Amino acid sequence: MPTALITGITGQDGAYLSQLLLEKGYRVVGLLRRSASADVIGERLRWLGILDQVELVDGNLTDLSSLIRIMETVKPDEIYNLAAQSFVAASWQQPLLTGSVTGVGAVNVLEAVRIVRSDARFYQASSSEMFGLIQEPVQNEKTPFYPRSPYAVAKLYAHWMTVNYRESFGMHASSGILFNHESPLRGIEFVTRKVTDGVARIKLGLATQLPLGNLDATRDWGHARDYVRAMHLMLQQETPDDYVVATGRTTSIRDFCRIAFSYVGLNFEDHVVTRSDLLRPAEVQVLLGDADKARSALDWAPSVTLEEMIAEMIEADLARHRGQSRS
Ligand code: NDP
Ligand code: GDR
Repeated sequence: MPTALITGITGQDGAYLSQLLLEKGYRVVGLLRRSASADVIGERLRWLGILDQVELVDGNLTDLSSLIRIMETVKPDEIYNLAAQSFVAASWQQPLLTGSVTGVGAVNVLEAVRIVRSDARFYQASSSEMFGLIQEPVQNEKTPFYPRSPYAVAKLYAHWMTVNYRESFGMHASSGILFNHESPLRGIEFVTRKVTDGVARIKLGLATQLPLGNLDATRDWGHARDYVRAMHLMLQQETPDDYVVATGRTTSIRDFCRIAFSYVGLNFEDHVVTRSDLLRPAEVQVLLGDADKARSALDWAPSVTLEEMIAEMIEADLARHRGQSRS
């Protein structure tokens, strides 16, 4: 039975990846950072009904010694580095923390792997945010990067260090340049979940307005369940490499709102208000990915449409607000 170590197991992708790897017969071990709010830890894993099937070990991405100890005791065959300060907007408020977790933290994991488990396979959660101020209308693995936030700069450092460890030490280190992916387990601060949660609350009479920032930005949104399949496929390849994972369709926040509100028979213009304090100091205006390489080399393709995903997210938020939450 292969062993996978997942950093960021309590996040959206960590939960879905755990589910996928358990289905495939892996022993799944997750890095857990200590928190005083222990009662809410593992909520997403509980929602998927797999909390008792994964092993959780204490550690932190900023603490190299904890990572080395975990590599020694867990002896993972595959390491998925998903942990990060992942909220772009917060990265201007906490640039140093973002740098040390999202950037240097990834190198701590690479170092622990290099020192203790150099034959293990490593996955780095890179991001389409690295394209930032886009240099080409459609972005693929060859598109130059232009990061636009402390988060994206930190991710770019981690990305190039992954490439460097592969080239310097021959490690099986791959980087997935994933475009936005969402689900009912998406954090409430991200725009898609903020909208679907808002739609549910407005539909149930719990709110009347939904404040948002820039409605004109467009994103290439896929479903997290589809995207964790791509992560696993990357580590099954003989040769490590970097892959863009995207749907090839981009949609504005405004149109996302239109689709989401109309799903419950509402008009978004009656409820969405824009607030200048929700605008970012520098914006990534458009992202649109070309995942041809992942399609041909990994035989990967997305299976969920944007409309299907929005429906799933709204149904989950309606159920949560009606008190039918699974967690
Ligand atoms: P989440 O924000 O949902 O999860 C982040 C995870 O990182 C959580 O488990 C969090 O733990 C953990 N974490 C944060 N800081 C530390 C730390 N210092 N030590 C250990 N663990 C820590 O992110 P997603 O699941 O959405 O994304 C997974 C990864 O993929 C991230 O690296 C993200 O930047 C990247 N990414 C995401 C995309 C997306 O659209 N979702 C697209 C491209 C890349 P806790 O629960 O304790 O907070
Ligand atoms: P993003 O996701 O920054 O792309 O990063 P987010 O959902 O936060 O923003 C997407 C776009 O929506 C606009 N927006 C708002 N965003 C939020 N959060 N809240 C609002 O009220 C709001 N109004 C408009 C934003 O300005 C932006 O243009 C996500 C994260 O998961 C990263 O970790 C990951 O790397 C990238 O996706 C790919």
